[in-house]
Amino acid sequence: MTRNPVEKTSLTLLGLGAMGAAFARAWLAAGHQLTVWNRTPSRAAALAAEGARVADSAAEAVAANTLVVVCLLDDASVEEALAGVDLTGTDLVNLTTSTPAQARARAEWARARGARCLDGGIMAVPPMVGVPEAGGYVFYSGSRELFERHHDALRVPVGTVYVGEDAGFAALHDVALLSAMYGMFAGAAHAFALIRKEDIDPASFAPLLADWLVAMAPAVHQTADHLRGGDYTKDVVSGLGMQVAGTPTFLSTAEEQGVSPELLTPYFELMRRRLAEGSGEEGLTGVVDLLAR
Ligand code: FVH
Repeated sequence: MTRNPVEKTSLTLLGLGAMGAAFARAWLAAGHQLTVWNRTPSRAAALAAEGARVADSAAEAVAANTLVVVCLLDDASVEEALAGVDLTGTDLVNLTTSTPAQARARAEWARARGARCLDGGIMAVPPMVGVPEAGGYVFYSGSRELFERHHDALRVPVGTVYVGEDAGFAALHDVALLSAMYGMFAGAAHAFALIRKEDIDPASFAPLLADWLVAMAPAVHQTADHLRGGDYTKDVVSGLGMQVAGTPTFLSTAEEQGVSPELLTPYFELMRRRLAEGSGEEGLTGVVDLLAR
């Protein structure tokens, strides 16, 4: 018995930086016919050897396929690369990191040029691409119909998470998660600075730090529960009053260790302000409202 092989979508990729090249390799490895373009042509040479078709211009690359994925540096580079290119009938998937407003405007811009548009926010670094067990994925938002139509191709490099019809939502989820990541990195930098001048091996300290951060991470579920229900005292075990009372210990320790408190003090100030509003029985959820005012 013979089987008909499932036909793989043929697609175009604009941008062969670290991330674009990783995506390109994943599609080629999965048997997709891929046309690529990069502003600096030399970056396409290795991919040509791996089976990619190399277009001489962005316009030629866009004309080659209905599905066009864009993975460039920033929104301005998308504007520049696609200036004057005919997008009529194109299914444009923009994986370039943008702000939510830029993503919405870019989707409108594409629609005005006769294209359908899906925005993506990449939650992976290049070594995670093509490695399903690494857990990388892309947030997608915009046309659900477009997302579903091209899902078989889009899910090849990394996983996919669709977050809504609003074209700005992928960028918003992307930046929200990355912002939390930078907060975590800031805390880790402060912790390493505290032990820096002591006879403590950073390599022994690192697993303690990582395990503690992992143990504390589920606290975000309580924050979400508070924000949904409105009762910021529900199931709180470490009240704000107790936590604010402890902040001088953190600041004094920083001083003793010769470490600048500049990463901690803005957060402590928000905790103090919330407490001053009479919220000593709450946990830390009230800080969200102070920020979002
Ligand atoms: N790499 C990462 O770890 C992160 C992970 C999370 C998502 N980001 C975003 O992905 C977009 C692409 O990132 P990248 O890693 O591929 O970035 P680069 O290696 O710097 O390559 C940039 C490509 O953009 C091209 N480019 C820049 N300016 C222009 C322009 N004005 N016109 C046309 N193309 C332009 C550049 O071309 P060239 O310099 O080789 O000629 C590269 O192809 C990005 O949004 C990250 O935030 C990656």
